[in-house]
Amino acid sequence: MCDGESQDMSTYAIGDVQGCLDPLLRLLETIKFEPKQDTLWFVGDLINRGPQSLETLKLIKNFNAKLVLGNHDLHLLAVHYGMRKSFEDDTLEDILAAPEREELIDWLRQQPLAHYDAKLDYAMVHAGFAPMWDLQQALNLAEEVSTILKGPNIQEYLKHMYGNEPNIWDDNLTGYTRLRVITNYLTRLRYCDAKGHLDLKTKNLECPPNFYPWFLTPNRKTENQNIVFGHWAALDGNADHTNVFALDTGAVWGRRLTAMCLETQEKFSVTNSN
Ligand SMILES: [Mn+2]
Repeated sequence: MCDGESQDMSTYAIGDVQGCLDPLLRLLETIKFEPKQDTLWFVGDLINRGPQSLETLKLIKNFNAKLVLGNHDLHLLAVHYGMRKSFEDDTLEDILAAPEREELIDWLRQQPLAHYDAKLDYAMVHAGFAPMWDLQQALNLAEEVSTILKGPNIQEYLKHMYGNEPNIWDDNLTGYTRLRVITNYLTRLRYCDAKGHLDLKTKNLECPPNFYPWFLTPNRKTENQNIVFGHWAALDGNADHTNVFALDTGAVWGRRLTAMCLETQEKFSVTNSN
């Protein structure tokens, strides 16, 4: 509960967990999470690089949480379907060796790339929204990608998913190219220019000339929308925008795991000393 006296249900959006099970369990204690009345949202990158990907994924699945897929979650799908090799610093072996592997993958690929709750008026995405998309368009485009991830052509899409081109959205794009650009905005975006061109290389806070952190892009069509997102650990929870909330506080890098109560905008963090 956000408010110790209230019996109302609370909704907590939680930053990138990346297999850091211990801080997640301590964070749930800190917020006095009540599974029967509180709801958890996860901004994606549930797994990888941290020590306990399998147990983290199983726990989140059992919570019936709302979540959006991040680039690491998509990477797991690509590795599972044989469309990508594991990287040296991946920590996905426990999932890939688990008896529940198929069940977890089938559940994961049913999860959306964007989520909106009309009652709370909050949207959630792993990385961000393209500046030329309004919320409804963003949700529709996320659904286009979900449809293929849920369906029989998932493997074919995962084969075509990776790449930085084209580097800007265009309504006329079709096929896997279209889905790749949508996926790149929703799961990899940090900086874009005023027209919406992507810079998918810069991760730090040194903004490339004529680019903006996506949430500060001029005339962004979602500028009046409450948004929670993850992915950008260098922001350390500071988006510097009144209704956009950065929740990746670098738990997997030995910093903090953060939750925000959507009803009160109160933030809670635990340190990760792994
Ligand atoms: Mn990410």
